[in-house]
Amino acid sequence: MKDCIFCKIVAGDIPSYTIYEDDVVKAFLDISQGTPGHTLVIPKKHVPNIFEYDPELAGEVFSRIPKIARAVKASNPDIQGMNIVNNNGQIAYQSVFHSHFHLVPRYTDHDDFS
Ligand code: DGP
Repeated sequence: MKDCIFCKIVAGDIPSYTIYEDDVVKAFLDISQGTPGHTLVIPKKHVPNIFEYDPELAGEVFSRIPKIARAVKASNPDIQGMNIVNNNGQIAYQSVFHSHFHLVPRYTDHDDFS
């Protein structure tokens, strides 16, 4: 979609640090690292928020998240856990209106995400 930052990342028009990519999703480091390794998982198809998913796309996207979460966790032995967060709507703190899931690694010594 024109003027969508994440569609531009999918198209390669804006650079990103890719963690994982296939035909359905792209995972890349969040520009604002809540904790080291903070990753966003997005559907390549433009979907504004969770309310707009059809069941097939939801299944395709959600089923990939555990594998990506494992890859992020495996990237650093200090990762103790992970928050997975999905904001929907401005009132819920969504700022980019292309659906995305935050994978926020948690560390005993980086417990400063807010
Ligand atoms: P949210 O507030 O849930 O909509 O989160 C949007 C996230 O997107 C926010 O943590 C920062 C991230 N972000 C915004 N623009 C860019 C960008 O151009 N590149 C990357 N990698 N992340 C971005």
